[in-house]
Amino acid sequence: MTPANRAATAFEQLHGRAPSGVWSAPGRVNLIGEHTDYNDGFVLPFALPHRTAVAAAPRADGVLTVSTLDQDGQARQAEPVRIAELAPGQVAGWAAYPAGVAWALREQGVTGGADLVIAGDVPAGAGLSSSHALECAVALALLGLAGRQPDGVDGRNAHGANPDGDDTGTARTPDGSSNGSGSTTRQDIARWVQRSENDFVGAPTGLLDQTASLCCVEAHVLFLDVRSGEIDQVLFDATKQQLEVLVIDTRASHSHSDGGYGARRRGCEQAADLLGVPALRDIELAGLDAALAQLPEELRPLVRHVVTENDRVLQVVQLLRDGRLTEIGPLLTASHRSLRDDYRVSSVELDVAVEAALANGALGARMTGGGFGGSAIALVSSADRDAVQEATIAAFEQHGFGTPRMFTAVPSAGAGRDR
Ligand code: GAF
Repeated sequence: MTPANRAATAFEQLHGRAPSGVWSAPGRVNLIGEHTDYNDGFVLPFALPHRTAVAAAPRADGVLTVSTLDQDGQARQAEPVRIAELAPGQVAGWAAYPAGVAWALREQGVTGGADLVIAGDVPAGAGLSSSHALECAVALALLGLAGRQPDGVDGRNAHGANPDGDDTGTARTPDGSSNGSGSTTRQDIARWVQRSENDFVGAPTGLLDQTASLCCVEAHVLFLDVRSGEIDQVLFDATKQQLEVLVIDTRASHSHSDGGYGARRRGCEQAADLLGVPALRDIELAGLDAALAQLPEELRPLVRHVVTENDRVLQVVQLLRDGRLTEIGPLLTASHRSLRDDYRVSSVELDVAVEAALANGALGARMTGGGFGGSAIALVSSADRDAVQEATIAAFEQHGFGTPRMFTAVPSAGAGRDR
């Protein structure tokens, strides 16, 4: 059963009525462009087929109830909350994510109570953005109950086609900012979800994950310029080249509410201040050495990572547009080394996964997402996939780590209404 069907069925069992609708949102893999989003830079994610679904119906009493199904189909219900009384710090644990979205949407005039039932298959704690899939699905559900469907492409209907029908590699979508007519765009929702995450949940994350979950389309990677909000959907047809993106979930879990992520972010902001620029995005590769010379020793590696990573994203986008997917591998690997050595957000498990993949024929490999655990990706030829998987399992065993979970990730549809 799909997450949407599971959520709908459980809703009927728990609430004795049918839901008014079901909405779902995917997790993501970031192909490249890590820790660049909060520096106003470039990212290149794609949506996973794994989704979180929310079955929802309105309540007249202003109360939000949230139930979630675990792997065995058992429902857990969070303490019901009154939406009008929600405040940061009031809800802890997993329930803070849906409550935070309700809190952020309250400022947008979405104040009605609701019953929500959640079911999903995005691996949790794997750095594949399960929390954003949950938040984006909740946002669409609460907005949907309020009669506010977002403008623009629904991930499931778009299939990445260029509006002109000429799918030569790039499809352009509008920047997604408010259009002045009071309608809601997917990028508006991404910003509201970011606010809930930053100010309610307390994780100082950027815009990568929400935008990926809401705006990705099948068969494409989403090239986002975070500063301008401009999005290009770039064709990513690995299968045609007998290639696969193998996700290696190390099962070493991670969290971005701990200090490491915030400390990197503050370091970048401090460096931008010292360099007199609004964000590290404004430092070009050609000016990197001059910029580094102006900075204290401890900030230099952070800046070097961000500036070189932005440049790698642009190079990968150009190669994909030119139909040279097979050549992006070294850029992925360079990204990993930069995250490991300069940004210092990798982990031993991620490094072992990357090196095992590379030693067994992967064209490139890197950690994906915020790091400190979570998942790596490896670009492998289909012929080498089994060997890479076996070698990775063997390397994990040798290091005494648990068995990693692996699957091939296919660029899939963004968030939308299921029924
Ligand atoms: C996490 C954050 F949520 C993103 O905003 C982004 O900064 C990413 O880490 C690193 O690229 O997923």
